[in-house]
Formats: sequence, C-alpha cells, structure tokens
Amino acid sequence: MKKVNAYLSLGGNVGRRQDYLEAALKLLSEHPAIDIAQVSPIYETEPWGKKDQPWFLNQVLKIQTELPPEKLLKLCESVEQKLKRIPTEIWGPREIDVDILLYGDEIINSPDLRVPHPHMNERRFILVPLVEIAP
Ligand code: GSY
Repeated sequence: MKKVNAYLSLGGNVGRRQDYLEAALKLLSEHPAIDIAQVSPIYETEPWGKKDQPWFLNQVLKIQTELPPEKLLKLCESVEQKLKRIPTEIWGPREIDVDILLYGDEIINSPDLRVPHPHMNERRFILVPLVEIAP
C-alpha cells in the first residue's frame, strides 16, 4: 500500500516532559505501519489558551504511514493512553498530546477528526517546530 506523509504534533506540560515526548516517539516508531521520517527540535513554549499552567515542551514529527487517517487517530489516542494521559479540563495541563496536523494533502472533516488541524495556523508552538522540518 502507498505510504502517505503525515505530520504529528507532540506536547506536554506535566511530569518529566521530555521523557513523555521520547516515550511517545518510541511507541510510534515501534508501530509496523509507521516510519519516522523527521523529528523537529523540542521547544519550550508558553501555554496557549489557558495561561495559568506550566510551560509545555512541543515537537513535530514527519511520518510515513500506510494507516488510513482514522486508524492513525486511534494509534495517536492509544499512545496517549499507554502513557497514562489522564484526561482533565479542555486546554488544561496534560502529560502528552499526540495530534494529527496534516495527512498528505487530504482535507478531513469527520466528527472525530479534522485535518489539517483546525487551529494549527494560530499556534506558534506548532508552526515553529513544523517550519524546521517542512519549511
Ligand atoms: O494539543 C495542544 C495542547 N496544548 C498546548 C501545547 O501543546 N503547547 C502549548 N504551548 N500550549 C498548549 N495548550 C494546549 S491545550
């Protein structure tokens, strides 16, 4: 099956933030249908949305995958769950977020998934690492 280039955003602001990013990258890289093509530097970023919370570490990955978008979404959610992300308030602190930013040149508007990520253009914590690997 044809591989598609996709971009994922990783971020977290609870606990050992770099360990969570590294663990998420490892889990994704171990999946047989995912190749990690590029990894951005890690940035420490001011919280977006809710300001009174710790600063985040953020990173963007380019992957190549045979997974269709819905399965890639499930994989991202399973990585968050394996790393024991405890769901709290919207825009609140979190151990790890794994979001799909782009999936090839597809535009997806399903109840569960919107791609391109609907807020990526407003978020410097996505754009700055993204431009490092996809200028
Ligand atoms: O998925 C977004 C989680 N998140 C972040 C984030 O990853 N980085 C920064 N800097 N602020 C954020 N606010 C939220 S919600």
